[in-house]
Amino acid sequence: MDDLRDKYLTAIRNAADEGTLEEVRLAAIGKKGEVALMMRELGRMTPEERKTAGPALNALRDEIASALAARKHGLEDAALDERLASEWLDVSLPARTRRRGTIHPVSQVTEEVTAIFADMGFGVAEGPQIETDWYNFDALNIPGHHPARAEMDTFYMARADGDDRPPHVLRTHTSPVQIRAMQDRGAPIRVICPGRVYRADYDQTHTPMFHQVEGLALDRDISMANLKWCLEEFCRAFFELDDLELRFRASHFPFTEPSAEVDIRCSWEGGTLKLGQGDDWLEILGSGMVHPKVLRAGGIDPDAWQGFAFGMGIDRIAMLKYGIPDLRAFFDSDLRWLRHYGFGALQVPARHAG
Ligand code: 2NM
Repeated sequence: MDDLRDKYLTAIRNAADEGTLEEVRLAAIGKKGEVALMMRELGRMTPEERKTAGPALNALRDEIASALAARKHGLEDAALDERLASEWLDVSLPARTRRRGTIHPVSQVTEEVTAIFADMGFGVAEGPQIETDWYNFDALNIPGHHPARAEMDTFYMARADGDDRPPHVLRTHTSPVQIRAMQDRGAPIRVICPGRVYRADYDQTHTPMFHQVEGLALDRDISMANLKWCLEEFCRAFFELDDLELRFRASHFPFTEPSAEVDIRCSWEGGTLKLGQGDDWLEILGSGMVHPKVLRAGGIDPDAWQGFAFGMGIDRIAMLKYGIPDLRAFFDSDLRWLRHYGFGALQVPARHAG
């Protein structure tokens, strides 16, 4: 019995893993193990022999069982220590600064434009991107038969079968927001409306969703002269140029009368665009005096109030200011493009109006 004890206690001490330990357990105190076999021999012993051999075998089985349990705990602790040593994580490490996100040029330019017009007393208004055709067209003096409706490449929303009401549209410009602003706030008013607009057009220079900012200033005696000063002031501040010449070219929009398109003097020397001087002109804005019918649609008396309005493409002026070549890349969500053309959270343009 002493030999048996030594043999199994040594085997238990030497077992390197839980699998080996289980083999030892079966061989020693399993149903067909050596201790069980010896217990079977108790039946052939004399009662005297049995009195000492029985308790001795029970004690041996208990001793082996507790040695097995102790070794099992030891192996489990060692396995846990090994995992703790190899699977550590330093939660005090700093954030991965290299992978921080950037501000999209459209967001950056929207902020710049907003700040410049804020300095001139303009507030900001926003409105729905899904509009009724009344706000998007009729209120802006674009009636149902008007060619401008067809030219706008409008996205129409589907109506349920049997619903005869005119369909909603994705707004083709932010002008409907200005109608809503007139209705909500009345005159006098100075407001700009930046936001997403939609037209079914896709090529090198057009995407079906793009960004516009439109402005509106109404008062008792606002004229084209105020419009000209305001837009020159804006362009100087936005493009960060003191020498900047604008050209107001007679044009036509249904919502303004008179209307003018606005060009900036520029040059294309060596294939690169330079604003401010040169023999070329670059169109950047549409503008005019708000049409009396549009004022009336906004609930404003055209005999008491008048004013100017203008509109420009945010994506387009972002490309011009920051030398971004491809409009379509604006909306690809390409991380390398965003890192290259994006802005840091604290990057503020060198100069604003003032
Ligand atoms: C432009 C050009 C000219 C314009 C007009 C209005 C409104 F609603 F007040 F009548 N908002 N924006 C306007 C005028 C927009 O974009 C090229």
